[in-house]
Amino acid sequence: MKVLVQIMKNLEIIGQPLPNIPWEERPEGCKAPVWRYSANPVIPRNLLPDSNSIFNSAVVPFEGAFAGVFRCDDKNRRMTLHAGFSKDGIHWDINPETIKFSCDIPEVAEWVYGYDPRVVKIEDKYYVTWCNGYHGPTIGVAWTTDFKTFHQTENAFLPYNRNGVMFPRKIDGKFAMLSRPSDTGHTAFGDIFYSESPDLEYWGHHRHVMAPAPFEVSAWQCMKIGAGPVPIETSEGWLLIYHGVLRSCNGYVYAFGSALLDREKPWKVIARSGQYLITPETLYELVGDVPSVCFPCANLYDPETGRIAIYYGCADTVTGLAFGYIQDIINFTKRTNIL
Ligand code: BMA
Repeated sequence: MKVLVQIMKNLEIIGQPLPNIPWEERPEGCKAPVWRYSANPVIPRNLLPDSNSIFNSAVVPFEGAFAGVFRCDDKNRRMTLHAGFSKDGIHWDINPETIKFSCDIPEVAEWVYGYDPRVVKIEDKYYVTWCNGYHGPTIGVAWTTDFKTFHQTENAFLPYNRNGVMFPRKIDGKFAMLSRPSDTGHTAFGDIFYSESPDLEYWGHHRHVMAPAPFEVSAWQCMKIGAGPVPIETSEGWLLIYHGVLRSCNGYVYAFGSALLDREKPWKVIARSGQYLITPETLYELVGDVPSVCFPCANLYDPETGRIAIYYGCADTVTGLAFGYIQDIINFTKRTNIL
């Protein structure tokens, strides 16, 4: 059940209280709406005996603690998904065995690869979406109640698609998802779209949400964009953290910013940050298997205080954590709005 919390005179945040959210206060002198955890990265690349890298991963509150689905590329450099658990959201116990999805649809059950998972709780189930190999990348969907058994359903879309992110409640009585149609490779374009499904099998009602921004307006998001963590419902709209990509003379640079989407028609964008929240700056973001990547896939938040903890992949190698206050991020989104 969702609860609604009045946090400031003019802002309500919808969600369950999370007093045990991982947290560190804003460093002295920091004026930015989001700051990095001083002990980053929280998940090292070699946490598992066979892992080459652990990044772009999704966590949720679970039974008074935390659980998640982690992108672990192994030392064959295969992209695999693993379940993990944590008492504090910072120290993670990730299963060395990959998730074996249970699936009674033979065409869907055949595992090719999986990466960049998101996890969302809707009613009594946790839904996992990820970039699933099926004649190219598309959006795989599964659900679990215990993070031990995962039930895989039909892929949501035709290939090629990435960054499938579901909303935490049904909209107009249907499941709702953001996604980013793409190609087979390192897609050099990409807009965010919205789709709905009555049954998690048939998706339609496709709507355009956002395109990359013009280079002269907001260069960090001028080549492609994709939804990041599960959107957070507030009285100001859905707060969406999303990644944007700049094509520099040295390759792609992945940063992230924020947008507000209409609560009942989430394809309508209310505001969109012209500035980034986080761009690669630290050594662990600038150096790794893919340099200069900050790729957010999850957030935890406490509606009573407005605290948010954002999990993001760093340089396709390790996982970092950043903190902020939802009210500050909303103000930032409006203050730097490019619409
Ligand atoms: C994207 C995805 C992400 C990755 C990013 C940077 O296309 O593959 O998993 O973090 O590229 O390499």
